[in-house]
Amino acid sequence: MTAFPDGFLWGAATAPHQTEGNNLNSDFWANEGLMPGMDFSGDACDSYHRYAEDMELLAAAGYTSYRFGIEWARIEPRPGMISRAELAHYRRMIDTAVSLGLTPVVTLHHFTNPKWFADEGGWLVDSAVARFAAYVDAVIPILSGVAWVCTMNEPNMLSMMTGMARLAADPEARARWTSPTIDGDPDAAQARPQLPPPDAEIGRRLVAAHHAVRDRIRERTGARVGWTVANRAFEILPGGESRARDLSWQWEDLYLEASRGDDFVGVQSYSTLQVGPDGQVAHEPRPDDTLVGTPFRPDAVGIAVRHCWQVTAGVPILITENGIATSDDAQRIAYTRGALDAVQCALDEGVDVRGYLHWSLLDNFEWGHWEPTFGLIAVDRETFVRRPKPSFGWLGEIARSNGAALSG
Ligand code: IFM
Repeated sequence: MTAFPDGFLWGAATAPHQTEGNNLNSDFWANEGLMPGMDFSGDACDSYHRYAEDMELLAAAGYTSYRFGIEWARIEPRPGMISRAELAHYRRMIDTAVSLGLTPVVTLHHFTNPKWFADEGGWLVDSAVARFAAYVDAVIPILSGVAWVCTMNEPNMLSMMTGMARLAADPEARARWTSPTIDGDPDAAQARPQLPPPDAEIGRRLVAAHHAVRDRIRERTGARVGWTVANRAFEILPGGESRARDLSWQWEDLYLEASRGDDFVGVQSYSTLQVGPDGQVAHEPRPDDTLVGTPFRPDAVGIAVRHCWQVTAGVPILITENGIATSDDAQRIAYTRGALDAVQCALDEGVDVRGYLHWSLLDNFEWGHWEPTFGLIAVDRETFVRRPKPSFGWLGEIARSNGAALSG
């Protein structure tokens, strides 16, 4: 087995809306509670105030990197009104990470938009690209010294969610809403319409937004710039080749092809999806399924990494999310061990993987739900006290040994 390369990043990831709390000016905040069964983010994990504690935990446990995001709705609460105080807040986050020896990986957009932007038509209108570019221009000055910048998180999921927002105008569709990130909620599965695939028209606008900001971030900060893609890790059953090609393009290759010319692509992988001659094959429930109803497949990240490597024609890969929704931390460790084995195999084959960031550092707000817990650290919802799980220390030791402890 190849050792993990020197400088390989070992970290964990979060997103602003899911952890900070009180993201008052965002579109997601405005919609919380509107649909049946949808919870509020409220104070979330209060990471807006407790980010230093989160980072100190990471650094002390042996991790070398932290992926977090900047919230557009805080930076630009009204069109064109830039909050200097919020820019300073995020610069303090970057400085705190660096002072603790953590390489910051900074995401500029993670699903949520300012409410005013959504009211203006959001990603459904052409002005979106210029609006996003203006926000990014405001943020660039605080990014100096940041080595890794993700322009957008999972544009493929964002284009699906934006498409779903069209449905929100329809009261009947709204009544059957479930979180788009929860694939297999068994109670919801029957009532729920089939999730629409990402909308390619919206996807092309997101590609334009990514390309509009990529070069200027690079030139003005020196950062490596890329975006992150949700990978479905398709498994092709006999006869499913042609359906798999179509689905793969619709779900991810449109976005991966747009990564050619980027400095890296963020791979985000959780489970697999089978495709047969008639399309996606429904997963038969199993006892070891995750809390979001997906199969337990630690090897998914290996499939995802190889697919991205091939479609991007060799763009370096940073695993910006990989993890499991489970309440059984031993299962989390088993999953992560299997995932890291798969990453090591890909490295062996020559795939250029630069780091592994686990999703998530904290049990956080899973887009309308609190129950599917992905965290290495539990958070008390009343007191915000952080309680590291055994998996947190386990992965920290692997980080400290640059992967050598995996074979121990
Ligand atoms: O919580 C999400 C994250 O915001 C984007 N990627 C998938 C995660 C788990 O569903």
